[in-house]
Amino acid sequence: MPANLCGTWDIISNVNLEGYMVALGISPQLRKIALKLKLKKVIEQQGDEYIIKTTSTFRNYTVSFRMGQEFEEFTRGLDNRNVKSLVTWEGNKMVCEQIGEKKNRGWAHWIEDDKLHLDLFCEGEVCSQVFKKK
Ligand code: 1AG
Repeated sequence: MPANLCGTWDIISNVNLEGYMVALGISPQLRKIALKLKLKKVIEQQGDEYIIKTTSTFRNYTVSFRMGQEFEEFTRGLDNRNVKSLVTWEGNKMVCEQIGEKKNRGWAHWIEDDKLHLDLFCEGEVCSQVFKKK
């Protein structure tokens, strides 16, 4: 049984969000706003469904899925693209592949030393975020 990611988490570090956003084609004006945000994650599991909410004072983003079942994701309020997403466990990492216009796109969540890690990747750029439990 992989690590339990559920809970409410506050961001404590955020490396190369800028590079990730440039890879996604986000405008300079939105990038400037996004870089200042203190993101929170709320991860819930209801039966076999996971719900991951990313919240901030500016915008929120929610994704929900079942492990191993491909789904249509629209990245509303982020880069506003349609992707086909698939989340699986790779060892203790929850890994999402987001197939679409942008190559090598996805993310991975895992727990290390009681911290929640998130790597966001797109076209060779990696943004590494760490969250502490609230
Ligand atoms: C995420 O997905 C997405 C949230 O974590 C990413 C956080 C920063 C922004 C990323 C892309 C920038 C796009 C537009 C900038 C405008 C607004 C930023 C608002 C961000 C608030 C949500 C992974 C997640 C699984 O689904 O944890």
